[in-house]
Amino acid sequence: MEKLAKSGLSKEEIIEVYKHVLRGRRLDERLWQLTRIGKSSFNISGQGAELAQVAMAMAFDPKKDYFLPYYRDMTACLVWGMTSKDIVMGTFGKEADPSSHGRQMPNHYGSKEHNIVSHSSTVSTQIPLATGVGYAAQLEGKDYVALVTTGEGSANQGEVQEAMNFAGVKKLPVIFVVENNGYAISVANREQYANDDFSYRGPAYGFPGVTIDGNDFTATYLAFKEAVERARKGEGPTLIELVVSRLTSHSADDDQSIYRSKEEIDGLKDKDPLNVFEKQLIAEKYLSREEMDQIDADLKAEINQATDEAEAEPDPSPESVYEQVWA
Ligand SMILES: Cc1ncc(C[n+]2csc(CCOP(=O)(O)OP(=O)(O)O)c2C)c(N)n1
Ligand SMILES: [Mg+2]
Repeated sequence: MEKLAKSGLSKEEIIEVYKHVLRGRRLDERLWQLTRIGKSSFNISGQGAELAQVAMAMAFDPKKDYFLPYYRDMTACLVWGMTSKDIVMGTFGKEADPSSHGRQMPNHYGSKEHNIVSHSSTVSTQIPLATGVGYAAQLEGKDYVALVTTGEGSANQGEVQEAMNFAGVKKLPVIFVVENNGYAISVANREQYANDDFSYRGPAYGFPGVTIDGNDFTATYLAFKEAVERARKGEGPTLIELVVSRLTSHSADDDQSIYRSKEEIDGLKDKDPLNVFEKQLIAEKYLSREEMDQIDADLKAEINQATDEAEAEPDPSPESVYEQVWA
């Protein structure tokens, strides 16, 4: 684990990192609660990947770069500029939901204002779109970069290989990210692909591929900084495999105890990025336990307010059913 000071970020910025991580966790817990009390139809969460997502998103310039997320990327979308209220409006399917005006399922994040491109439920279809965004940047002679994420199971889809190959040939400014949480629903990654590291595929398409511990903030942040710099200079794509864990069942409709052993599930506490990062913050003297508790209390108040405000927003009108959809 590399020291936080090596990231080059100030103490204030590291404390912001913690706030982003904790906001991602507490907001996701709220979304689970909403499913359990019958106010939301679904949730699929990034618990276990929050620190990696913050480190990733902080390496970009959301004012000009494009983000093509997948369903677990709520925390990264918050760093990119979406608010807690935006997220909860998506869960409630409200008219003012920036992701889709209530047309998509929960967790299908998008924001035109923030260059976050809405995605399909068909996994990995965002990857060729990201290659297209990178191609547009090159054709326009602009220096924006496309960040695209997916899971290690979905990354075996055929179009992902086509998109990476084309981006490699054209040296496009695209950062391909595989959030490797070890499972595609119930299928463990040893049954998904035969190599040890997914990142081997980068060199196969002519660009660097790296595998990083997503719980190591500094290593993750610096890897993305380097990849973004390469992309902006016209040196082409990078594939980054983030080793993260999935602390929850696949989704609110799944029960992981059927296919993961009790020992494995109990052992997830040690891999929880929130625990890992809090220990590091205390050891490296950024925050005390009491200061963290205060941040937590403030975030819970923020999320309660965001939930109330989102719930009070109007639903889409039945007459508008054909608007905001593309056919
Ligand atoms: C093309 C397609 N096939 C199957 C599904 C159903 N499905 C949704 S998520 C998922 C597993 C994806 O696993 P992974 O890529 O590892 O991502 P994770 O959910 O673990 O983050 C599957 C099979 C789908 N949505 N789209
Ligand atoms: Mg997975």
